[in-house]
Amino acid sequence: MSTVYDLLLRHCCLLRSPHSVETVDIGIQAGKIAALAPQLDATAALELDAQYQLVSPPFVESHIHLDSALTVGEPRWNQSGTLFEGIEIWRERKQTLSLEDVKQRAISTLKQQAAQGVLFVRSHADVSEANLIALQGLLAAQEAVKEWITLQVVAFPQDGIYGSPQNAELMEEALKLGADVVGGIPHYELTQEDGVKSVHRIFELAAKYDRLIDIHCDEIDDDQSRFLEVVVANAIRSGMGSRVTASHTTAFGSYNNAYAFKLLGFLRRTAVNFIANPLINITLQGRTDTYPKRRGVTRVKELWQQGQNVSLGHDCVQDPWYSLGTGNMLDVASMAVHVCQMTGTAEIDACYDMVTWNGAKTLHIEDDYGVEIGKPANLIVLDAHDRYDAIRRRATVRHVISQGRLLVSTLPPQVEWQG
Ligand code: 17E
Ligand code: FE2
Repeated sequence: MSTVYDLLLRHCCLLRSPHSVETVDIGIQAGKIAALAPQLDATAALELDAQYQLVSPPFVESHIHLDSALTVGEPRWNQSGTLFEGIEIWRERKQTLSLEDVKQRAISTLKQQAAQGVLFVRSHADVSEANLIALQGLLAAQEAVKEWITLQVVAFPQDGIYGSPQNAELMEEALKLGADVVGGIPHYELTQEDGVKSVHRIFELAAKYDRLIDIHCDEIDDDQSRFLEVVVANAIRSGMGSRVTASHTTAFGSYNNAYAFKLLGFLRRTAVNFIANPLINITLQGRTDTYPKRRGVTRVKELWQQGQNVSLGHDCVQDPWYSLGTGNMLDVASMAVHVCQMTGTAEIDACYDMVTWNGAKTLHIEDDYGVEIGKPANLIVLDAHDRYDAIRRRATVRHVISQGRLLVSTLPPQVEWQG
């Protein structure tokens, strides 16, 4: 008697871990992976042929701002291209937010992401905004999409925890309302002292409310912006290590080597996660340089080489900081390959891992992540042979299976020679 599954995926070239690829059939039952073996003796309500193409756990978007997504041009376009003009434009736009506005833009962005294989997302929500509408809009979106995509929300004080008198209180209120992660922006606090104080406060809040930490840290070309060392010191002393993430850290690309090597040494003592956002920082940074112009991206290769957990984020989709983007994580991985000079074969594969497993580690969802028997059936089928092929061609994601259900399919473009 052959087994009957809800969904059966034949002829998969399965990326079972960053280190193993196996040719298997996958049986899915009641939302879980029920069987993984070559040539399963089984039938199913729905059977798909993966044609020996790459089957992978879904992409993980570890850093995006869904509250501002799809607002490009409102009320105006960013002419200087800087982070700071972006913050000013957003400050104007956020005066007119409504819960429905935030929720709907977030859901449409999440749909674009899911159609391209993203099923786990961490989004920042600006909580330096009087009524916490951005946060409440994202929490409403989180609830609305939970059957098909997992959304984590970071309480992110865009204008600084100490930038205006009410912000510190709004930050704590956001955690009471249910934000999953404590955020921060020390390099944009009014003074260096405020920046340091903000990092200490973030760790206190994370301990008090039992939350993860993800700080926008040193997102500036200033080689004197050194809040990462404060984050690392707090991570070492508190033992919070892997619960802590430093996002952007673009100044790390500008530090002199004497300082950078010392810092890399301190980092070996803690499992702090890093998130680079190469699409956005290659355009936002270097704006005050003439030539040579800095790349403005953190030291991805060196962090990866010494075993630090590094993931990649898209950061923006059509917002005051970046007018482009569709939420495609292969665009992000491809940009990282270029900007971070990750062009060796193992390095290209590593960039794929940075938008999958490494992101899962940062989000602390590893236990349920990966295509393994007993785990929730979340996976994607790519129109690609392997990780390198997927990044090089920015391959179409043919099928997205979420919680055991076929969520969305896309046909790759067909080339037709006419003569
Ligand atoms: N806010 C910020 O401080 N940095 C960014 N890269 C974006 C928003 C997108
Ligand atoms: Fe960001």
